[in-house]
Order: sequence, then C-alpha cells, then structure tokens
Amino acid sequence: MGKKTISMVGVPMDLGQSRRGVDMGPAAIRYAGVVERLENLGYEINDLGNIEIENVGKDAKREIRNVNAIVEVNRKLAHTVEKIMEEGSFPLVLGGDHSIAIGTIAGVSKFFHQLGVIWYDAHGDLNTPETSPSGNIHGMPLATSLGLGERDLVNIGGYAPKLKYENIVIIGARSLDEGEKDLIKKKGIKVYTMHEVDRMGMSAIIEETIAYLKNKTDGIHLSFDLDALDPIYAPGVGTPVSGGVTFRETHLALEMLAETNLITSAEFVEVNPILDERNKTGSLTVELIGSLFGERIL
Ligand code: 4U7
Ligand code: MN
Ligand code: MN
Ligand code: MN
Repeated sequence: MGKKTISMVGVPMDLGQSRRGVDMGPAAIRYAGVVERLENLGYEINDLGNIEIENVGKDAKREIRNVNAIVEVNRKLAHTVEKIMEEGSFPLVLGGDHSIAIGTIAGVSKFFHQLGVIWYDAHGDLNTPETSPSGNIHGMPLATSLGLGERDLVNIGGYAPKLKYENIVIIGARSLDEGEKDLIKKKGIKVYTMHEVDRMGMSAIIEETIAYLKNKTDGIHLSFDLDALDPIYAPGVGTPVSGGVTFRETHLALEMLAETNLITSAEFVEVNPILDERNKTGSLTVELIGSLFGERIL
C-alpha cells in the first residue's frame, strides 16, 4: 500500500439479496477491531461511518429486486468514494451485500483509464437481469461495471462501462450460472476457479494475476467477497458454497498483494453476523484486512 491514510466507509445494505443480516456486516467488522488493527500497522484511519440507507420499502419486481433503492445507495457510495480518492486517501469499503461494488467501482474508476479488478469470490457476479436465476442484484455487480444490464445501475456516476473485460481477474469461483459461463467464454475473462486453485496453488495464481494486470492497468481494485473462503472458515455469509479457498491460501494471497503495492482500493463484503458463529467471519475479515495492508508474521 502506497498511502498511509485509509478512509473507511460502511454500507449497511442487504437489499441486493434475499437473506437478512448482511446489513450488520460493517458493525461486525468494526466490532472485531478493524480500526485498531490498521492503526497498529501505522496507518491513519479516517472512519467516515456508514452510508445512510433510507427506509425504502422493498420493491418486488422479481427480475431485478429493489433496483431503485440500490441505485440510490450506490450513487451515494460512488460520490463518497470519489471524494476519498480526491483527497488522496485509500478507500476501504465495508459491506453490505456485494451490489455495493457497483458504487465503489463507479467512484474509483473515474481516476483510472485502465482500472484493474481482482474479484475474489465463490461466484462470478456476472449475471444480468436476463440471465439471473434469482433476480438478486448482488449476483450482478461485475456485469454491471462492465456495462451490462439495467441502465440505471450501469450508468451510475454518469458514465459506462467502468471496466474492460481484459482488466478483470476472478479468483475462487465454484458456482457459475449458465449465462455467466457463456459470457466468460465469449469475452475470454480471466478466471481462476477452485480447479485452478487446487492445481496451481494460490502463490502461482497471484503471481500470474499480477503479471496479467500490472502493465496494462493504472490502478487495481480488490473486491473481496467473504464467501470465496470455505464456509468452515467463513460461516457468516449469505450464499455459502462448499469446497472453497482456505484461510491460509487467502492469507497468502493478500500478503502477496500487499507486497506488490499495486492495490489502490478495496472492499470486503457479504459478512452476515446473523448467520455467523461468534463473529468468526467478522474477525476473519479483520485478520485478512491486516494482511492486505502489510501485516506480516515476522
Ligand atoms: B455474491 C447467484 F444464482 N449466482 O445470481 C445469483 F447462484 O455477491 C448467486 O457473490 C449470486 O454473494 C451470489 O443469484 C452473489 C445464484
Ligand atoms: Mn459470492
Ligand atoms: Mn459476490
Ligand atoms: Mn495475519
């Protein structure tokens, strides 16, 4: 990490999916001591608090559930992230469901012509309203940032697309829908599924990811969905999928990313304290954030 000031913002939103509780994610991560952890690493932390989620009343349109409220929240988030970037601080966003990546990326990508994204997730989040089996927007943020799907979401921040297909890398995937698989093949999106994690090991994957992104991007956003980890380590997530990345592999991945100094923004999403065991997933998130910001064993 190049910068010494981190600006943290929580987005207590659960409208992008169907299970309640992920709106308490930012509180769980703060409670587990994220500020102290980062301060101990020598950073100045500017905790901006949470984005206000108005009591919007869920709209029931099945193909794209709660779209109006989610557009509103992501507009606010994009604006906040943009201000953080203007101040030269590092944006660290705490979710909330993964639909908030739409706003984070909209805010960040204004500052980069070639924004890279590492999408660490059990899922591809590449659905559109047409391909989504659920209608849940947390399954659509990567597609949205690539310019696909509902216009109001795609155009947040007043421009689209935010990302190019060749500038994204997905790591940890093991649950992809048919439409997502088609898009990955058609566009040649770089994906390291769990098959590659098992065959190559995380170390080689991160080395390849950095080599793939380093020279063609001018900033890299890390979008970290806690469900990438196996539910043994991260039980407090809304859409757990077995056969996931281990704690040690993930710890290594983040330490290696820290060493490169290439990550320019990050978000940690989908922590659901209601489904968790004694804030295990919240504490894990803080541990992983520590690694991303340079904490080392020795
Ligand atoms: B998450 C799903 F169908 N693909 O679109 C969908 F399996 O942000 C799950 O990665 C999406 O947690 C999971 O609803 C979204 C489903
Ligand atoms: Mn996921
Ligand atoms: Mn996700
Ligand atoms: Mn650690």
